[in-house]
Amino acid sequence: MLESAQTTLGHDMLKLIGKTTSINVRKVLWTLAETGLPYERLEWQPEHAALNPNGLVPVLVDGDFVLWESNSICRYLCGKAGRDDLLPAEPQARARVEQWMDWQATDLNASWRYAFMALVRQSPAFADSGQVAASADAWNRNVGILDRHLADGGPFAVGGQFTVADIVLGLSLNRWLMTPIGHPRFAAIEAYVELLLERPAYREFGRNGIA
Ligand SMILES: N[C@@H](CCC(=O)N[C@@H](CS)C(=O)NCC(=O)O)C(=O)O
Repeated sequence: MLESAQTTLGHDMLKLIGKTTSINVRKVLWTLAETGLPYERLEWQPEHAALNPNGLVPVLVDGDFVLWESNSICRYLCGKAGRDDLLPAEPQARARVEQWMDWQATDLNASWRYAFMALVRQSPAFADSGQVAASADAWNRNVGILDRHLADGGPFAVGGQFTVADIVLGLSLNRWLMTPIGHPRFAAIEAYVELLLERPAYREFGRNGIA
């Protein structure tokens, strides 16, 4: 099944499967823009189901190599493009980038889900106001952790250089800012978003009006 889906996709250029409104696809689009790697984006089709057992996007197809999980795809693209500035080869610098990416995918993502599904998606399955408030509090606490980190060790997530960690955090902060919860005043977060907005790809794929 995998083989026939890949044959349909062809082998010449990187293929990114997923819609541009998906936060996890937009991480990859931003990373592709930073690396300059040529690619083609495809909308998900039933024939792609064999490519990801989770049935989710994004999925990257690079010839015979198929990869899912947005943060893994972003790291792969940095490596493929030889962009040590975005994903350092030196073990400690690399670990620090991966630390913030893992934090984004685990603690931060887990905290916003209920509030986002209730307040932005307006899903009836997320209608418990107590859980909305708890989710918003946990989300704000996590953004506060990042705010204190940036105040002490910024201006980027890993010090003075823009890395792929800033891509995944930038998308997450866009979602935080666009979700109607009470937002505490976090000066370092505000400065960070302004800094990211200097990058055309954040304006196009990150802070582009889509939560
Ligand atoms: N952990 C996965 C999550 C992927 C995910 O949740 N993708 C969503 C879009 S952001 C999805 O495919 N939803 C189903 C759909 O859009 O049809 C990743 O980071 O790639």
